[in-house]
Amino acid sequence: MRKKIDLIIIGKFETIDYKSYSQLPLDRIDIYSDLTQNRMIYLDNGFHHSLDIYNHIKYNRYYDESSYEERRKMYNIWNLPSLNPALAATPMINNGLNCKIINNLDSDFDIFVELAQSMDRPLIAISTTFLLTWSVIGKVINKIREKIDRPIFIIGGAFINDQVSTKGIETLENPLRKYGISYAIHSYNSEYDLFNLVSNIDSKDFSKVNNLTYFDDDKFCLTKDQWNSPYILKNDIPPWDKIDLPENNKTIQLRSSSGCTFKCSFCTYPVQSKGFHPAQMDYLKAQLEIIKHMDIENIIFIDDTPNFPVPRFKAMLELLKKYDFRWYSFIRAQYIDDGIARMMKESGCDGVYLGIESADNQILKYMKKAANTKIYMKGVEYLKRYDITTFAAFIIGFPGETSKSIQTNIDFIKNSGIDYYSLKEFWYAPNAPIAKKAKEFGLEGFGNKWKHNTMNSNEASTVKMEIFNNISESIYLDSDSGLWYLAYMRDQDYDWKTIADSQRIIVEMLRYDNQKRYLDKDNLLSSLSDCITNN
Ligand code: B12
Ligand code: SF4
Repeated sequence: MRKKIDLIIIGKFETIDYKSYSQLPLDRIDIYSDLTQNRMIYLDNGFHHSLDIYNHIKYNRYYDESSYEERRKMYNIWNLPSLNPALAATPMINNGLNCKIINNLDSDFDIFVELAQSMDRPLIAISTTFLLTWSVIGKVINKIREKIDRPIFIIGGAFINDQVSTKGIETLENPLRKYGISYAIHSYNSEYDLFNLVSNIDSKDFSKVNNLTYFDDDKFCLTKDQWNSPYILKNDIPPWDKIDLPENNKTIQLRSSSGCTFKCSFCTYPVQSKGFHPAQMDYLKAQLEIIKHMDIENIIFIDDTPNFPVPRFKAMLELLKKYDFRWYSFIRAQYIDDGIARMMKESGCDGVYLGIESADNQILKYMKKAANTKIYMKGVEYLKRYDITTFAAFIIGFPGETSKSIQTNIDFIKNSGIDYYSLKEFWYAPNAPIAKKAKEFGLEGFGNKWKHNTMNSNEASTVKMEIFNNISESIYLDSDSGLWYLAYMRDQDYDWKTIADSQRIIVEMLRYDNQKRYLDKDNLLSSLSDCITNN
């Protein structure tokens, strides 16, 4: 007999509604182009994610037009399994609960429905790690209600934590009521809070469950607010061989530390994570020991600064050398030298994400990046020497940005040898350290709408487009997927040359759309087809 399911956790799903954009009239593109530009490609009367153009070529149909079974085999960045549901489910699975993970609801909806319909009272957790609005949560809840009777929803993860830390716990009550969500857990590192909730859900005795909000007879109730340090001991490792992973995948995401020792002035992460929490190497080793017996070839580390402190990083590389994985991660270029780059290559490093942010020394000082142009150049040179693919992310419009600092970035992108780059307008988070210097920089606004003494958000968008249109020495990648896109293509057996050649064609398609040549892409489509079918 099949063991009863205690909980289903949904890791992620697409939040961009390509269909709605496709229904908007093209002759009024100027009104909404900031939402589609450089993010989607227009083809066959609609906007698509660039990976869906690959689907169109390889399968002769788009992802949305395909069955769930077919979608699981098609290209979609969310088919790559992420770490959030695996970590959230770890204590439950390690303590014998039957917790099912739905990696990408858009591909696995049929599996989800079958599992949920087998439950007497479907208990469904939604991870908000990749979500940024309540409305997308509402949409997914409605979609689930159409198929599942009397579901009970639990919500948690990065978005909920962020909402509570910036707006206070009261901010949860209205949306929870509106969408009929019974429980919200609002703590960082909340896997044991979730385990305690699920273990006590029948008795409804929540005296031992921290960081929970719930309704008791329609009354909005809270339990004790308690900081959790990250669970990174050997006993806390995700039981990878018992975790549901998607088919058509050879990659696992891992972390060997949580938090960050740096305090870059635009970043809220160190504030939220309360410092840097490195795990012992045993924590990593135990996971490598499990996954070496699985059908896994690639690892993506989500650590923010895995190569600092340097001695710890060297120990990690020595450990990785004993296995045969290809790996990818964020890297701080200023701590790379020849010896480290060599060790990285020998241990399987295939690609890195460099948070360069700016190549201008003055802006780097304002950002508190503890780096400078020269040292960045050197770091990239060492990585290239050992044939490690580099992706570098830049922020446009940080306080103090001028046309001169922009030119420094352009020169760096053109001359440093980085393989791929992305551009993102400065995002003004009121809880980031730079907010304390708002007066000094004349910084006003919020999020993607801001101005300061030397630039405003509209100007930053214009500058971004100018850079995008003028660089051919390095290849542009969407900042929302970056290194993960490259690692995903490698997972899908693409060689680096094909990834580069095909992405150059994708960039050209984006440029055509920017020039309003929406219906003019036949040649590009056929070049892309030649490129990827010959891989
Ligand atoms: C990998 C990654 C990606 C990859 C994902 C690829 C893939 N297939 O996995 C890519 C590059 C595609 C990506 C894209 C985006 N990402 Co991203 N990404 C990350 C990253 C580096 C790791 C995510 C992860 O797996 N974390 C693992 C664990 C640690 O996540 P966690 O949420 O903290 O989970 C813990 C708890 O919250 C809890 N938990 C998790 N789920 C649940 C559910 C319940 C019910 C409960 C109770 C608990 C619980 O358990 C975990 C263990 O404690 C994080 C940064 C980070 N270090 O987390 C950013 C991060 C998640 N991304 C973020 C953002 C904003 C995005 C984008 C929107 C891009 C953008 N504009 O910046 C897009 C999404 C676009 C879209 N939706 O279409 C933000 C999210 C902020 C938020 N939600 O408030 C983060 C936190 C980075 C940041 N600080 O800005 N991303
Ligand atoms: S940007 Fe990266 S290195 Fe800087 S504080 Fe944030 S997480 Fe740390």
